[in-house]
Parts: sequence; C-alpha cells; structure tokens
Amino acid sequence: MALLEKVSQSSALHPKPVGLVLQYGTAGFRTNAKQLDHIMFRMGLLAALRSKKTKSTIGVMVTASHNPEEDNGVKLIDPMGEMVTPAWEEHATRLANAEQEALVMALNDIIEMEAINLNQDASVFIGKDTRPSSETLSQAVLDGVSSLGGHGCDYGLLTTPQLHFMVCCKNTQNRYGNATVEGYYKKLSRAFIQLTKHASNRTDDQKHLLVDGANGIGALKMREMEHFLQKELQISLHNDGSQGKLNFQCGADYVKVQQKPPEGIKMSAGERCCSFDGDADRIVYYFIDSAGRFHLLDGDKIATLISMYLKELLTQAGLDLQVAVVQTAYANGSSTRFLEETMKVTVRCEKTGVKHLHHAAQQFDIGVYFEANGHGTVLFSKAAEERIQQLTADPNTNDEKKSAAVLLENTVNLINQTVGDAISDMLLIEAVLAIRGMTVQQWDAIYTDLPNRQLKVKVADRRVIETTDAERRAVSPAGLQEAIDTLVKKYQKSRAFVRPSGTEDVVRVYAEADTQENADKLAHEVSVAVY
Ligand code: 16G
Ligand code: ZN
Repeated sequence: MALLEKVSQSSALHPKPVGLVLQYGTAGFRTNAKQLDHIMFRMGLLAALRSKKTKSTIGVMVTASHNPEEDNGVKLIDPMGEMVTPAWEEHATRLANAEQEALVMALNDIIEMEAINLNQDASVFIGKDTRPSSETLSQAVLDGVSSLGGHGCDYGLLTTPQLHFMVCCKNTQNRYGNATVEGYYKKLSRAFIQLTKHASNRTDDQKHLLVDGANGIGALKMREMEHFLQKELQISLHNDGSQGKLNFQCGADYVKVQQKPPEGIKMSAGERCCSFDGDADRIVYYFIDSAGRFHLLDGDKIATLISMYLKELLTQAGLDLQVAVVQTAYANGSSTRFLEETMKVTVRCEKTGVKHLHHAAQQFDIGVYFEANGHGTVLFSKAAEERIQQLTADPNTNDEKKSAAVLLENTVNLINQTVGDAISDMLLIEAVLAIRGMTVQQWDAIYTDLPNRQLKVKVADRRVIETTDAERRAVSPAGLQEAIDTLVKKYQKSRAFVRPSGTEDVVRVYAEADTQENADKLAHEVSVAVY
C-alpha cells in the first residue's frame, strides 16, 4: 500500500481539472497541451503497470502528430512495438477520467483486474516530438512511471516510429536491431545501400529528393541520418523547423487534404518531393508536371508501388507467398480496382486507424497496409521471412532466384514492421524507384486517381453517427445513408461516406466522382445532409 500512497502524493502535483473527460482515441489522447499534464502522469502510471504485467519494456510517445503546435497527445506502445492492446485503451480512459480522490481506487481496479504483481520491475521508454509543451509533459510521464517504482528511460526527441522500433528491439534482445537511435539509422541505411547497389548508373538527379519535414521531428532526424546514407540519397530538406511553425501550411496531412504543395518548398517541374507529418509516421509524395499541374502520390499509390515490386520479386524468386493490401474507406476507388482487377491481389478494407490495418495485415504472408493519408508499412509473417532467408542461404538456389531473394531480404530489413514510418517508407520507395529505373511520373501513371474531396462538418454530437462495413455505410441517424445513396446516384463513378472523427470533434465527409467539380459538389451535398 505504501506504493499507492506515494502515487496519491505525487498525483497531487499533476491535478486533474475537475469534470474534464478525455477519451483514449484512435491514436491515444490528443487535445490542447494545457489540458494534458494529469493525463501524462497517469499514462506514466499505466505504462508502468503494463510493463509489470507483460514483464517487458513499454513505450510512451508524447506527440500530437499532424495536429496544430498548441495541441499535444500521448500514445502507448506494447512490447512488440505495436499499438497498445484495446483492453488497455479502456483502462487508459478510465484512469484518465478518475477525479483526483478516486485515482488510487481506479488504479487498484486495474491492478486487480489484470492481476498485476506490484513488486515486478517496470521499464518504460519515453520519446517526444518537437512541440514546446512536450518537454514538461514527458517529465510528467516520468513522474508517473517512477511513482510506481518503475524505471523510465527518456530518449528525448524521437520520431514515433523510432520509439516503436526501439521498444521492439529491446524486447527481442536486439534481434530486430539495436535499441538505440543509432541502431535504427544503421539497420535502415545498411539495407538501403544494399538495395540501391542493384540499381546501376543512378545519376545525381535520380538520387535527389525534396523533403518537407513539416517543421517537426522528422526533419531533425533526417539531418541526423543523412550521413549514414553515404550520398546514395541526396536530400534537400525544407520546413526543417528553423523558421516555420510545426505542421503549419506544410506536412503530409496538409498536402493530402489540401491537394496542393506545402509552403516553403520550391519545386521544379518533374522533381520528386515528399512530405512527412509532425511525428514522421506518415508520408506522401508529389510533383508538378510541365504544365504546372500538381500530382499527389498518396498512401494508395505507395501501397500499389510496393506490392507490385514485392509480387515481381516473389515471382522471380519462385516463392508462392500471398501478398495482400489492406486499405480504408478513404482508398481511392481507382486504386482498389487496379489492385484487384489488374494486379489480382487480395484487398481488405478496414476501419480507419493503424491498429485496425496492422491487425488485418498480420493475417497474410505479406500484408501491405496503407491509409490514403500515407500511414502504412509492410508486415512479413515469420514463415515468409524464414522462406526468404532459406532461399538466400541455400547453395542450390540459381542466380536469378538468389538475386531476388537477396533483394527481398534487404527489403525486409529496410521496413519498420512495428508501425508506419515516413523515413523507412521513403527509403523503400526511393529504393524501389531506383531498382526498377522508374520516374515519379511513371509511378503516377500506374493508374489515375478518381477526383475526390474531403470535408469536415461540425455537429452538436458526432457520436450520433454510427457506421458499419469498415465505415463505408452509416447505420444512424435514420435516413442518412439513404440520403447519401440518393446523392451518390446523381454522379458518375461516384462514392461517398461519412464517419465521426476519432481525433477531433467533427464528422468527416469523403466523396469521389468522375470530375473534380462533381466530387466537390457531392462532398458538399453530403455535408449538408449530415448537418
Ligand atoms: C490517427 C491515426 C491515423 C488515422 C487518423 C484518423 C494512428 C497512429 N493514427 O492519426 O491512422 O488516419 O487518426 O483521424 O492510428 P480521424 O479519425 O480524425 O479522421
Ligand atoms: Zn503522425
């Protein structure tokens, strides 16, 4: 009981505003940074408990990703580097909302429910993004960890995927890589250099890439990583945080939603560019053509490029491993069609949020998952990895198969399988384009996106909207889906859906149609139907 008394005392230094209720949402807690001190302390407590329960290191990332700089947030990372399991999201919400005097009781409930031995050691890795508020908020996490007798290790500034990677390395006794930032740079850059060796005669132009760092952590970490890449990738870094504000008119979310280039970047026609988001777990590519038209290569285009590349290598290696692509309702209709009809790969649609896609991708030999917004990665089953390794090690493998198997092996090493990772995805895309000798225009031309529009609508209570079929249909309020169906019928090649946001107090509307004008009209009409 002495321990819980200590918790009670320390928690008084991180008081909860009376009546404030927050939810562990799609990607943790996220709101204005001023409201988060008690949440951070309590998530420190919860991470310590989770660590005692799993007898493993747990991660706590302080970030609000692509949200404005004034916001902040926190997400928990489970032992294998994946998002915390759903039952513990509920514990998180309960703990976050307990009033001050009820905190120890709420904690005790979790301890009993999960049969946690408080004498067990606890180890928690903590990382933070570049928001000014992240400094004191991560300190509050450490206070929470230590008041339960846990050991908190503060890694300071990290991208979200770097922390996921390090937690996984730590809990697999460094089999996945070394549990340090340097271990991350070394593993990825070695794989990248091995892969690009297979792309002969790359010109400096082909090695050149413009990167929009969203004025965030991704920019800092790219600078750190650059020399590990030994000039095999030559980056011009923009929005590196030296002047602009985090995520303000830049970054992957801005580019995807606005469908235009970020501020602070000068692009010439045909030049390859990409944008990270505020914690570098998302990436989108784009370029401007000679007529000045903007072309976006989003998560769907990325998934298509990667799955095509993997399928070809598997065929060449003679490996019959199944490749599947997991998408969300936001996936452009053209991408789904191309993947299913032309490439003949299995396509799954899941609810928005990485945890849903990640889980679905684990069901396949090779699961490529991407949200259209650019968050995604590739998962290889243990059996798939073993078969690739056997092939590279087998002296009877012929040269053609061997070279494909070696490429596959290096590809596995380049990918951060714990979570979507802008840096790892960028290196993979650059390697694939180099190996296939493809330009960004050729990649873009694989299929043509249907024009689309996303809008958000403020409503009194977004929870009145409930959805089904991976968020593609609304089941409540009554009549809404019928109204959407009627509107969709007015246009060609059209589709639309609405869903309550999991990170903001809004309802999101998505529409696509044969022309931009029609997509815009449809999105607008659906917004009116929601309102
Ligand atoms: C979070 C999710 C992202 C999702 C977005 C949807 C993670 C790590 N991030 O940022 O995958 O696309 O939420 O936001 O899961 P929304 O519910 O506000 O549309
Ligand atoms: Zn993010």
